[in-house]
Amino acid sequence: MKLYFAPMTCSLSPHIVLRELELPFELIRVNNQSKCTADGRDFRTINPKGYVAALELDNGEVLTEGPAILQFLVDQVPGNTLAPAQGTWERVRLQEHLSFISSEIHGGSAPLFNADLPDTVKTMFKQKLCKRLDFLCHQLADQQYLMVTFGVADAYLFTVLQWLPVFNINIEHWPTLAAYMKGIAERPSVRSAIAAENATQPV
Ligand SMILES: N[C@@H](CCC(=O)N[C@@H](CS)C(=O)NCC(=O)O)C(=O)O
Repeated sequence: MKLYFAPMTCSLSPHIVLRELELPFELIRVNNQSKCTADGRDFRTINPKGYVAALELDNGEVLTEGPAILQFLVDQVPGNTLAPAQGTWERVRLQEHLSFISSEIHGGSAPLFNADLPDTVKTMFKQKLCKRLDFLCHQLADQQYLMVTFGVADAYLFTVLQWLPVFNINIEHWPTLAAYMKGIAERPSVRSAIAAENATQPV
């Protein structure tokens, strides 16, 4: 498998999960501005949507969209603890978490990266995002992870919450979330994924 990624983006979550599952994979860096890949191709010929993450399977199929990639990966390794089994109620709960992270946190953060957006508009997006952080803080108040054990939803949430400093949102206002992030940052899979991404050459 090949994971097309860009550092500090949402592609970190499937990268963490590939390492958690100890699946063999190749990392291919993408320049999100020029759309060039590290091996000299136009990324849009691989993913016409033009954004990471994209997972290329050994049979040539390309899968996009974080929640789909994460669930595909966990289903490659039967019996792992990163996601409940397909067809169970707990799996539906996982999908609820992934949808929330995707639309409310990931999607809710995207406009804040837009340098052209006026500060007044950014403030509105920030206020909405902070409400979602309040909710997450409440949800994680008496549990270490979103589900029973560390899983794909945590890899995704960790990835998108890493962007908060870029928006000048101080996670210390939500001590539960700050502790959650600190714990996940110490996982070997997370440390090695971030180190591997940082070790790649800019495209
Ligand atoms: N719906 C997609 C969104 C992916 C996405 O937002 N990717 C960003 C990085 S976090 C990106 O590559 N943006 C570059 C672009 O849109 O041109 C998913 O969930 O995977």
